[in-house]
Amino acid sequence: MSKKLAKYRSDYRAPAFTIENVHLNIDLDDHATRVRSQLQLKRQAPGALELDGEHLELITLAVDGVLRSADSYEVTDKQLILTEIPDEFTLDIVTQIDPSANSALEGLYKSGGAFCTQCEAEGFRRITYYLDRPDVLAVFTTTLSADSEHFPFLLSNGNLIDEGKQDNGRHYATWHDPHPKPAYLFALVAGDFDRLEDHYHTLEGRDVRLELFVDKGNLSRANYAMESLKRAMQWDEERFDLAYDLDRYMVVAVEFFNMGAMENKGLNIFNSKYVLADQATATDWDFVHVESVIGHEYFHNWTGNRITCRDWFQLSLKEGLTVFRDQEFSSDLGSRAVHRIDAIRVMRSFQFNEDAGPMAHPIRPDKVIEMNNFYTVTVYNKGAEVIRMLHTLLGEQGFQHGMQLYRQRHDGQAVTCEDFVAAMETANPVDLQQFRRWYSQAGTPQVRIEQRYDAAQGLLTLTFEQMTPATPGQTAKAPVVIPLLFSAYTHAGERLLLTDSAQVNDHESGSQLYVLSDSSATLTFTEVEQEPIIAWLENFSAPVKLQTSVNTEELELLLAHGEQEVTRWEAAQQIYLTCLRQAVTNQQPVQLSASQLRALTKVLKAPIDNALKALIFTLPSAEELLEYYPENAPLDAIERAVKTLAHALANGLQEVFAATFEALESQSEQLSGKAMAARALRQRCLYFLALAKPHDYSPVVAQQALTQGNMTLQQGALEIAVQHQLPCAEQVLAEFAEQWQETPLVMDKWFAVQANARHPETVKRVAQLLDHPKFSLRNPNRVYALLASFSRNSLRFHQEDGSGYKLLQRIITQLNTLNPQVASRLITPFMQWRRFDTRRQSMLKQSLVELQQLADLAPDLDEKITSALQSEETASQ
Ligand code: B3K
Ligand code: ZN
Repeated sequence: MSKKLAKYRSDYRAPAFTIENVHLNIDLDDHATRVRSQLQLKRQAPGALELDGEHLELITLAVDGVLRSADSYEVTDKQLILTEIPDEFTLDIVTQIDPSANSALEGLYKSGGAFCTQCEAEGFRRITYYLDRPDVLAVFTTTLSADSEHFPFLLSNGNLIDEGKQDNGRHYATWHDPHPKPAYLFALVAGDFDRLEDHYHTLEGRDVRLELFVDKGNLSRANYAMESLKRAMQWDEERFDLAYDLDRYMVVAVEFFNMGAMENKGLNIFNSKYVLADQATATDWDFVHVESVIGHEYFHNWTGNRITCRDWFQLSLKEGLTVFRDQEFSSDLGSRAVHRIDAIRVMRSFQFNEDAGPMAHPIRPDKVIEMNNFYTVTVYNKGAEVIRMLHTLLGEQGFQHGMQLYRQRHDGQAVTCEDFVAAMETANPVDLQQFRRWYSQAGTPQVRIEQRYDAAQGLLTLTFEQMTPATPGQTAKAPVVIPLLFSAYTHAGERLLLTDSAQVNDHESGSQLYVLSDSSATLTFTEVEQEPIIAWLENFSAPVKLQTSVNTEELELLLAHGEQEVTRWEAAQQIYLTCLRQAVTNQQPVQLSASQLRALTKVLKAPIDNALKALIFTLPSAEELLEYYPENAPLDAIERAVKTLAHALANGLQEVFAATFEALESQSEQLSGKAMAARALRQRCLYFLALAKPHDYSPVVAQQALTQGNMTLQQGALEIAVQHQLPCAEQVLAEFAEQWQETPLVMDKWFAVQANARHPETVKRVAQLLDHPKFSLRNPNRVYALLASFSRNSLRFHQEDGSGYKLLQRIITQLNTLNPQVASRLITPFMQWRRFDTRRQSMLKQSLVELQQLADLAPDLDEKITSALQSEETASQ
């Protein structure tokens, strides 16, 4: 295959032709599926017709019903080019494909016994020749045919308009989707499933038939997803005034899937992980994820499908916005603080890391080789943070006005991020010119805030500075608009409003808002009676790194008195991080002061949400801490610091952990927020108790690991046993595997728990597990469970002897040909090779160089490796 070339955002050109209607006829067969595609084309600009197509065998081609000979068109490994053609005509193409050979899981493939598709971003071109780009919107009519016995269900987008029997035991079904759509939203599924049916009545009273298709025998595990779907449909009507637009909404769960799920119009295809859940097999967090992914894909129906992207550089237009919407959905239905903290952790542990690496890109990238490489935490999660900043600046009402105008202007169109911002700007009295930099600038801005107080004059001076470090290809950075939510407190822990600056406003969230837009700024306040303690960047109001002069005693006050839950959690995190960094610098174990221990004890005893307590007792990850060491990362010192902090808490708070643990007596099986919060806190207590007294608690953990009927408890115990290498660990692992060997999603947990373990035995264990009969490189869920988990386990992946590097390199080599998308996700930790000591640098670099030399290196890996190996000088040009 020829090398894939880079595409640039600035090169966008409208296509020479549009496709108004598509009729697809797909005869499904394991090895020889025939696809007949009839396209109605219309010229809209000069130029040849260049259709995309990969891994296709062209059988025949006819223009307006007349067969064309092979010398009248050009076929390459990526395109079909026609030059002598009318301005308006019908193109009739027959191609053949082999779904069983498709291990990349892109285009049409087999998942277990079923046929299914994944077309985003550029998978449709593996089904037939097409203008496979999001700005070509066509009306699809699709006829599927397959063997009736093995594939009783034949599904595609839209409405079923015909079905019937054929010869040879086959049958067919014809689907028509009235909404013009880009090819990436096309889907088909053929298989034998159990089906769960329900109905949703829109506020207008329209009836929508809801159907969930799952592997046979799994019906009872589909109820939660169905309930979540109905909640999502209602929420979108109530909060965004957006209702569903077809009579039928189908969700199919498949076992082999590269990502979480896909929002195909009217026919979502889901990784079974985000559909199947019951209490015996799914943890509380699994339920939360089912609800949020079901919501996410449903919300795409408006933000993505009805209004889609002009080109793939605009991906964040739909993803950032839809992540924001799913976060709001989860927050409105559950604990807002818990969901916000979860989002903040993702930003700090993963997105900041991406922003600081060789693949750093703005939320709207400028250059792409393999689009699949850009479904990133930057485009998704930072994208959502950018939308959230707009929401903070405009308020809920202003934001919703912007949404309404966006919809009025662009329903049925393929548009850009600029169109979205312009709608927000027109609908509100605000100038977003400078705000637009968030779309074009990569990197994490750093904000420094200093506070000076002159007691004699009652004068408070706050100085602000912002700076964004250079990223590859973007050295000069301009200041961005940074909404800083904050609250000031007295030393007695009472709120203090800072009022006499025109630049500070009260905000609907309860905080005050100051918007920093210059590189530096100063605010002064007079008649301030005492020096305030200020909680800055409340609710993580901007995706920035913050440096302030707030000390740990002041943080203790915020931990105790912060009005907002996220602020209290943040204060605890900052206390931990300060201790950890000191320990790393001084090469000493972490010490917690008596007053810190007292403050934390108070938290455990306070009448606050148990879920929040659980989060306060979740320590910052080693990955978060690594962010403070962009060079020569002191891995060993970090490992020691993280470990000794956990021990300091475990020993210092043993009694109160034990009392809390007992008080949260064995939990009911309920799925209520309250019961989930209690389980979360109980888990944290047991974690510390088993760390402090492994022998005493090993039997307790072993007992809990056998709890039938509640996976949260079972998996929680398994995790503790393995993390702390308790005496019961091996026995618990064996019993768990025995019990769950036939339940793939639970076995994924078993693999992941072992790959996540922080102790030095992990590399060896992961290597052994590669040969486990239940492990397979062909199933992405299994690969993510064992190897993505391991790749994120920084301390073990970077093990001194390089064994972690070798192991992952070997797997990436195999996946390069088997499933490049999955391979490319696993390469992330190699990308940061420059951040480590010279010994590790040379080993990491060696792996990258060897991977680069692979014959048939997939473009996905090529793009990342090339950027990772680029010399520092060219990298920052
Ligand atoms: N839009 C899909 C992601 C497709 C990824 C292609 N490699 C899922 C989602 O974000 O909803
Ligand atoms: Zn999405």
